[in-house]
Amino acid sequence: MNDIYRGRLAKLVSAQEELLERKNRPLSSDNGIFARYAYPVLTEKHAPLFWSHDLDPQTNPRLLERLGVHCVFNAGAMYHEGKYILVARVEGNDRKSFFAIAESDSGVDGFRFRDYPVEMPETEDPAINVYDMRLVKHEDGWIYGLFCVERKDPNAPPGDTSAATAQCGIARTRDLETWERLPDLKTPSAQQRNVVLHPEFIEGKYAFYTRPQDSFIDAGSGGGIGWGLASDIENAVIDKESNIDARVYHTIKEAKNGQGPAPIKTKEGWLHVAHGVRACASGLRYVLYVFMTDLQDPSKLTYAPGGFFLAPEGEELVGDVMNVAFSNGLIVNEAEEVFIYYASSDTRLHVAKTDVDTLVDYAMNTPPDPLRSGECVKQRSALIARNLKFLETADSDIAKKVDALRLGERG
Ligand code: M1P
Repeated sequence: MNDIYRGRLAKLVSAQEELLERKNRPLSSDNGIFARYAYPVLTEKHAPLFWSHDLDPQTNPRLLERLGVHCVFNAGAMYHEGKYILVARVEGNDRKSFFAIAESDSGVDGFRFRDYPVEMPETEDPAINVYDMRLVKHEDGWIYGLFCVERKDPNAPPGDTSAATAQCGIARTRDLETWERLPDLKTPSAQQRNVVLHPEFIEGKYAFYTRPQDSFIDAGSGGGIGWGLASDIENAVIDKESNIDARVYHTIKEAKNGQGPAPIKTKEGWLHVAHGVRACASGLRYVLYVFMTDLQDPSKLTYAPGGFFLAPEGEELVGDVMNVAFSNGLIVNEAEEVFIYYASSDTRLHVAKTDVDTLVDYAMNTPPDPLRSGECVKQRSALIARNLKFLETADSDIAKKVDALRLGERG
């Protein structure tokens, strides 16, 4: 073992030790709805050194990186046997994504990857790339992982090396170790991404949130969060797809949207975290939003708070694909605390913490998007009028302080 090798190994080990041992801390919440945490829960630096380096000094005397891990993001999540489990999208320097499981006791720090990534069985038509697993404990007893399977478009004109197709891959497991691969979901739409299995049977069938799209990137005539039922999961076919939550002009989901993790069951209905996409001068902007659907009929929209719930900010804005907040995993623990795992800019994974009651309050009591500036002003003015009336009569010190902040005659 030479000095270069020894020095590099010592440096790599101590940097990773520091990272893995680092305690996370909640940041103060400006909006009262959720608290971000100071540090990402998973990054490419969390990948074990033995994933990326040949550690044998005989074959790698300079301890060069051989198989770089480029980023770790969009993770499915589940609370399983007392552990917070993430099935992360790990992307190598070669651009290929794969799934790897990381576990933590707290849900906010201490995530460590299992030794090996998931060896996902293939179908007869192997995918080129797989990503964005949604983990669901279904009432049939299985844990399902639904994910995007990307293949080169067989109909791409000669010379077009980027045209691709997206479909929904399905796998299931009982122990998060051994996976059984099922045939890809079939739907009436040309392509699918962001497909999520509903955790309960509906009308005795498996229910899916879908995201129909005409082509690989553009939703085209498709889009919106779709809904469909399939009688068999071992050969899942949706004959009829309906739309639960359409994309809408001049909103945060103008270009496309997609279901995030499987919804949370609450007394007031199913609570959904989704992503909305709009185009702007710097490209596509991805934000998270929330909506609720009916407890008996999860395809019926009941509450749709306007605007975004969480948008990328600070370092989250920068990465491989800028301006992206994306979530495909959340965990509700026994104390009804909610851990929303969201990735920023297709690069790293963060957590934001809230609780079920707060999310339901947010979903049910945040007014909907009025869709026009004029109506937005009326909506805000109505809130202001109510508040000013309240301040006139309120006699608390805090209310008086709010009142003192108003523009008024200053001495
Ligand atoms: O790059 C942003 C996201 O783009 C896709 O999401 P959607 O299909 O909604 O556009 C996915 O590739 C996702 O993984 C990625 O984070």
